[in-house]
Amino acid sequence: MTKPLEGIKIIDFTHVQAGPACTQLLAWFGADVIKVERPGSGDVTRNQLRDIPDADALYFTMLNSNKKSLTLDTKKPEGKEVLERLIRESDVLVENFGPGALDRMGFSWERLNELNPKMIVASVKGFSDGHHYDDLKVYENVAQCAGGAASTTGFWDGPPTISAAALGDSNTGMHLAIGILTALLGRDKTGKGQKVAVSMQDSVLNLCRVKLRDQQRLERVGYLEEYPQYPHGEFSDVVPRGGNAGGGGQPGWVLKCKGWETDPNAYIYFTIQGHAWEPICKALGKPEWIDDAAYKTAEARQPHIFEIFGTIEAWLADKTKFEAVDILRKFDIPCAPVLTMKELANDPSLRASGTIVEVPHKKRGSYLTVGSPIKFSDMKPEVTASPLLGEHTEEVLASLGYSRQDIFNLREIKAV
Ligand code: CAO
Repeated sequence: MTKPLEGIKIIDFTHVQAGPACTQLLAWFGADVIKVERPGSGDVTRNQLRDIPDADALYFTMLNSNKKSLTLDTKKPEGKEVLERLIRESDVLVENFGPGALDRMGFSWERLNELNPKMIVASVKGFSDGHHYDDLKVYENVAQCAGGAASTTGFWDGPPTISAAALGDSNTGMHLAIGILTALLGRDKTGKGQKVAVSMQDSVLNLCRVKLRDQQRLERVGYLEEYPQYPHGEFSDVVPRGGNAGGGGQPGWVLKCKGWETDPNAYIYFTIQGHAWEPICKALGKPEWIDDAAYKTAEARQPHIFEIFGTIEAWLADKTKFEAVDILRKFDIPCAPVLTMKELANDPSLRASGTIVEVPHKKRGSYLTVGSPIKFSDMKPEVTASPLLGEHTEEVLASLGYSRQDIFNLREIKAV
């Protein structure tokens, strides 16, 4: 099956998570992704949190599938020469080094554009160019704090909280992938490459836009009616942390199910969607609430929403999270069990859809990873193993026109 990005050559000068998540996505869709790594060590995640001695860590394998690995010391003249050849025939270069690292290496945007005016140069940085923090190095949790996620996540009586979801890293990588694809389409029209830059702060903020909505509402009216602080608590002049409240117009909460005393994940998320009030009352065996003025509208319910959640929890007390959802789904109530990683890893639906895949690996045996969350009618992205360090060095050098003797002579820069 021909994949849409076949024929697109990408220099993957990325490391850790934000950049690799972007290039992995493009590799799944057919791009020829060549990961350029420092000889001897490679991407730092190869060694981070190893679970098998001498085998690449899952942190690396789960973010670098479907790629080739070329080891090259790009600070040495011979390495730069190889990289220049690669640049001349590539469509995209993706990087997420610390601020200024690529310039210091001698590959500024101007130089790259001179070497290959058709190439797209895509970068992830912690903050956007010109920002007063644009010299900072940034990791996931730093970005969550800088982008507004931390100040608005957690409970009102606790500290700012980091989400387990990679809002700073993989999310930024997904934004960058959209930017690259857009620039590729633009190049079809203009014949020119361009620079595509995404900051982690901006990408987090983009996902927190409803909180910026709330800041403006708060400034106008002084309260936020869907937050647990309303109507009994107090609001300051900044958006508070709302615990597990729903972020839209639908109140919801994480509710205890049978077994919560011993199982920390025996919970469901329950949403009281306005038009589902009648079915909810029927499901709970509370038909008298349907027309009761104290319950009938969302506005009437809000002052005693936790009493309503308490009633729902009493109803849930003899039902597992799965039994509860099986009942509630018949009433068209938006809800889900709180699923653990173990449950997700073994979920037959996720295996069948290719969202969780098992990938054979030369050194590890096999590992589980998350496959493409994007599904296509004409293509099923196949996930192949991440490369060993330098696995494709000779192949890539040969494809660049280096002879066997040249490749032998270059062993210094590709030594693994
Ligand atoms: N050959 C020779 N040198 C190489 C090389 C190669 N193949 N690949 C990388 N290097 C060098 C770079 O030139 C740079 O050297 P200098 O600092 O001397 O110029 C160095 O290795 C990499 O520097 P770095 O700043 O990128 O690495 P770090 O470990 O100090 O910082 C990180 C890591 C992630 C904080 C930083 O890269 C960063 O802020 N990136 C941008 C934001 C980002 O993507 N963060 C998400 C990371 S995922 O949580």
